[in-house]
Amino acid sequence: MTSLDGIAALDTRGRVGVLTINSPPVNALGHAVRLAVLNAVQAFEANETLDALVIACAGRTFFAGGDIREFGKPPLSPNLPQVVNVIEKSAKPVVAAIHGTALGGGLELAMGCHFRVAAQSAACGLPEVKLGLLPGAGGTQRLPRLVGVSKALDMMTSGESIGAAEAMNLGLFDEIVPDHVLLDRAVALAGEKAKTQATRRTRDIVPEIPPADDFDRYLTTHAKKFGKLPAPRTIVQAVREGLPLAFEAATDFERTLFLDLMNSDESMALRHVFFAERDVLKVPGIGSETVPLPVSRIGVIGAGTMGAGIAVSALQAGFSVILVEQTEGALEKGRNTVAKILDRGVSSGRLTRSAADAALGNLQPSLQYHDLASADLIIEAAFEDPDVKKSIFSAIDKIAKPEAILATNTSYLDVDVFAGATTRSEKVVGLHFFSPANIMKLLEIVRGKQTAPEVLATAQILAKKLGKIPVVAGNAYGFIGNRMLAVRRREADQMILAGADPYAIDRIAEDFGFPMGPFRVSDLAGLDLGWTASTSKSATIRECLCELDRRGQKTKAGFYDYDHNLNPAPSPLVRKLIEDFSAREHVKRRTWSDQEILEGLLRPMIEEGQKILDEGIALRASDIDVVWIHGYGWPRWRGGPMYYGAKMNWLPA
Ligand code: T1G
Repeated sequence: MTSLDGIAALDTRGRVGVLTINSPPVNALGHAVRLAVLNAVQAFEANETLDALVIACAGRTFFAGGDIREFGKPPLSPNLPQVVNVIEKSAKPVVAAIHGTALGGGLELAMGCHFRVAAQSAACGLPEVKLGLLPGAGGTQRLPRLVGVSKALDMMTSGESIGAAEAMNLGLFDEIVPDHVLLDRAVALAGEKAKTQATRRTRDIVPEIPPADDFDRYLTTHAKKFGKLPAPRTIVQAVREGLPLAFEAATDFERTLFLDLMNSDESMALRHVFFAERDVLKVPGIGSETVPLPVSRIGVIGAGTMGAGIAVSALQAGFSVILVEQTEGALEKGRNTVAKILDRGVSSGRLTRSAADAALGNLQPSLQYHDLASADLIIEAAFEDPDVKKSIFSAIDKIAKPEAILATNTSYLDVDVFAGATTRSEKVVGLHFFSPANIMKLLEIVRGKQTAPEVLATAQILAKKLGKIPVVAGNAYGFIGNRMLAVRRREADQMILAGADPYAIDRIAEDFGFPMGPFRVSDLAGLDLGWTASTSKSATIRECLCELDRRGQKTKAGFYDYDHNLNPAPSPLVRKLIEDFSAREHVKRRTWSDQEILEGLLRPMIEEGQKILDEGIALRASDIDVVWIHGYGWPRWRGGPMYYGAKMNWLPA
């Protein structure tokens, strides 16, 4: 094995060269890797003892794309298109040996090779669109040549990966083999091709170009899905306008579009989020030396909406779940909720019937805390009442095995109070799930004063197994997300008293990119959370609405009127109620511009985020971004509240 530069090693098997790139963690095609590949390929070209080349990667995966950390910085030569073109123009056959995930520039490099052999477990895709980009190393011109325009457009505008078998059926891969024989087979194929000096340049394939109105139809059909993001439409443009051109002109055109997108606000924000979602796992005091605790049996106390959702999330991830309720009726209702959610998964195609049945088979309904004695982790998901929760912790502390972790699913409450009710404070942690718990990806892990590092590490691993994104939060009221949500709601309520129209506020929030504005969210959640008729005194707009039995979607009336399909409509009665309330409270009303409303909605919550950061409740600003993107629908392509606040100069420098 001849190591060329610590990254590339060029081995020979007979008259076949084997280039192995080793650049952990994912062989990203940063400058050093691109240079190493180029030098090695040029060395292969000049080596008359070699008739063919295999390009492979060491470690967990074939090239996983360009190095996202380099984006936006001054480009360093050679760029990736140049490297791919040198490979493709080789006079001798070049075979890609693909394992792991050949993504983005990695797949583009593979498409510049003449043949592609993949491990059966491999996957591939062009996820650039998820970064607000397009495949900028020939992908928009080579993929349509290999798999056809329609499939290529779907792959590039969705950014979704496909498995090796599908790639094989599409003609993207030439062979798929058992993982352990990948290199051998790639070398053998290279040797076979060398005999006939067969190179097969993707660029030479004459693409089938659909009629113009097919592209128009594609854009119309996908308009909603593409939303406001420029990248998907630019991908369609690259294919539509590039394919008829000579290949070099087409890839030059592609590069221009790629660089434009690279400098777009959307892409810069999406690249920020990419790393933010990975940085959340970096928690001081938790390192490779922290040994997480084993979890296979999970107890869930409370089979209401949250408890059932948590149970489904755990069951779908393969855990066995003991679901405990106080009464037979509540338990049966909770079990039925679990079964219904799993059935919905099957009917939506997200779950197979057998997987749903297996999950349900791992559910053990119970009326006895004693059944929790075997649980490795017990999640209390009872009513949001501190006394109720405290008594549960005191009771289960006596039953749970010594090493069991006790977690509370609370939205706001003090985790240390519950820890204090046990003899194991170091094993008590908050696990704040977001409803619906089996769908929402965010999990706030609330660190109590005594919570041990291995408990936090266990919670992080649990989150990943549940397919969630864990963000560690300090133990303060509302933790990270809900504390900021309370501020946004307070501001929205004040704005409507001061003359802003609630329906305009929602429109502006939804135009910004939120799936729902604050008043539609309130109607969905229910205006009567924490409200009781006996104590209600018309002290707030919300109390007035509840007193009129306008408690939100559930009563087909809240801030909005709802038809039988729950379509919302502004309510003249609500507008009048707000005006009368303002008059009663002597609040001066005025007109509000859209910009004033947007700033009024976002700036106070972002300033609250800064306080959360200053108080150490959040470890980093980007953690707050992740919380709001995955817990509250902040549009990814705007980077998150703290990213946005920094861009708007609303935060201290
Ligand atoms: N660039 C830089 N760093 C990357 C990276 C990349 N492309 N991919 C991963 N990392 C880092 C990541 O930040 C983390 O670092 C570590 O690797 C492990 O990642 C012209 C230019 C490959 C499926 O979009 O989808 O090609 O936190 O935790 O869960 O068209 O990483 O440890 O310090 O995600 O096993 C296109 C992005 C780029 C693929 C592995 N490629 N990566 O998942 O590990 S644009 C992508 C992934 C492009 C060309 C353009 C995943 C993964 P740290 P991880 P994982």
